[in-house]
Amino acid sequence: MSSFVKNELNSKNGMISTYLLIGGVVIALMMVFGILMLLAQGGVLDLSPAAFYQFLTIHGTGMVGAAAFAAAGVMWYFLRQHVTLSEKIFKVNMVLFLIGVLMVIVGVFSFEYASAWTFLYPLPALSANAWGTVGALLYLFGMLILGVGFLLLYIDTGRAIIKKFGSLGKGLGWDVISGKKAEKDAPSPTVVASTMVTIVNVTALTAGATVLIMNIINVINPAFTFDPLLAKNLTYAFGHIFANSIIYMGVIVVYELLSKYTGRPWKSNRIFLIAWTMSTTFTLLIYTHHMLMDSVMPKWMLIMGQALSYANGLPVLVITAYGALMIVYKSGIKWDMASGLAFLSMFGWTVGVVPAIIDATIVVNHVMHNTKWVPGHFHMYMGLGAVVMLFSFMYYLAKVDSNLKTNGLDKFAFFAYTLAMIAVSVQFLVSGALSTPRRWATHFPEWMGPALFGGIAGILLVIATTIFIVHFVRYMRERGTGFGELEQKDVA
Ligand code: HEM
Ligand SMILES: [Cu+2]
Repeated sequence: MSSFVKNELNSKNGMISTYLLIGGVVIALMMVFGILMLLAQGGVLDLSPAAFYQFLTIHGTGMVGAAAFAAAGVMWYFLRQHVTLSEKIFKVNMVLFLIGVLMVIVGVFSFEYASAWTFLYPLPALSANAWGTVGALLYLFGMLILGVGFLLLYIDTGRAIIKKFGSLGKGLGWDVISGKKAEKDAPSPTVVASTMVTIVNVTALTAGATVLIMNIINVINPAFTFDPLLAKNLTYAFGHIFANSIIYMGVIVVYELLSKYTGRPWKSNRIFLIAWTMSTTFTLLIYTHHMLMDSVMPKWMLIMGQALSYANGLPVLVITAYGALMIVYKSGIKWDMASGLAFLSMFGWTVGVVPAIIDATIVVNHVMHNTKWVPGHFHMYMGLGAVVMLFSFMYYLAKVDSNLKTNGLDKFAFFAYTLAMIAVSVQFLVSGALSTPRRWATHFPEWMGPALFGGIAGILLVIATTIFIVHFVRYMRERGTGFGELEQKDVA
């Protein structure tokens, strides 16, 4: 790589690494609240129910927000190698994120706001005095500000993709699917994934802003009410899609890294493009699986929600997991922290989707939905999939942008993280199988065992995560001393 390109890359890596550092640190802190919740449910920590629900709120909001924030940094890093993105907007999003997070934290901890991160109407206004107007407003405005930051970021990525490729459809490679353009000229996987995320998240964030504003008005003036079913639809259109988008941003790491490490390009072919278009559509539609208990919903929407939930991530997951295996197979790939974590994330994503597919079945859903089976599924695919993609990127950036070396401690952290995250997820699934309800501050003695086990495993997880972050902080202090790309000796 020419020194010009390299210097240009380095100057922007400062902001990108700040995104990753903020995301990583918040994730580690939120893990601590997760552990405290499990220890309370496990009967060894005396936590008032009010405090439990505050922890639940900050943990859910913080995890989704921080992982999405860091994942946006990853997407931005790779996407800007294809299109021209606005650095100013990247910075504005960071500032708005920090302001929003601060407001959310103050709302939750100083004003006892505890609606869970789903802030389902009319809960923000009607809390039976568990919290007041100020707490609700801080939380809702904080979320709105943070959401506006993300919205600006995706409007910018959309603008840049349209400018370079002509339309978002072309960013998804529709002209290749239709045969107007040759497969060899298809947009790269990074562009395809970024286009998908741009489409679904602009939709999600618009729905989210709408319902946040309606909630805000309702909190200020309770005489203003609106249809709770509409509110629930908008809320889950936001929450489901936005939380889902994290893995579609993170997976860019898998495409980029595995092809760099194996020296085999990961090209978009027609099947790849069709899979991404299918997952784009499904992701937009299937939030309706959160409405399966709402018998007043139009039946066709619930049937669609069920049918498509089976299929939701599957096209992309299958094409990516298969692609990952093929690209690695007999490639002589050299495993290090970054490539190892990228591969682990595919494992976590694949395994984590299985319980979700089981839960997406209406008959099972009626029994399982409000049990800890659900957090079991998403802790697996988020904790062992999406978040691992972020750590993979952190090790990759440290490797190419500094001459920092990894050591035995990092390797220990890799195995500790894997084991502990599996333990935390399986603990939830076991609780679900025991019919333990989710979101209950207090557990019967029969339910306590798995929670206690998870709480202890969680401590190992925080230690491992801290080791990842320490490595990244050491990189940030030596930033710019690397080659800018993998060196020849690292490529198979
Ligand atoms: C040490 C690791 C972790 C522990 C111990 C932990 C623990 C918990 C606990 C106890 C709950 C509440 C379960 C219940 O409903 O009773 C929960 C909910 C949740 N966790 Fe985690 N968690 C961890 C990591 C993560 C990660 C990595 C993510 C995502 C990136 C995440 C996202 C969430 C979300 C979205 C909820 C749902 C909140 C709600 O129901 O409103 N957690 N977690
Ligand atoms: Cu969902």
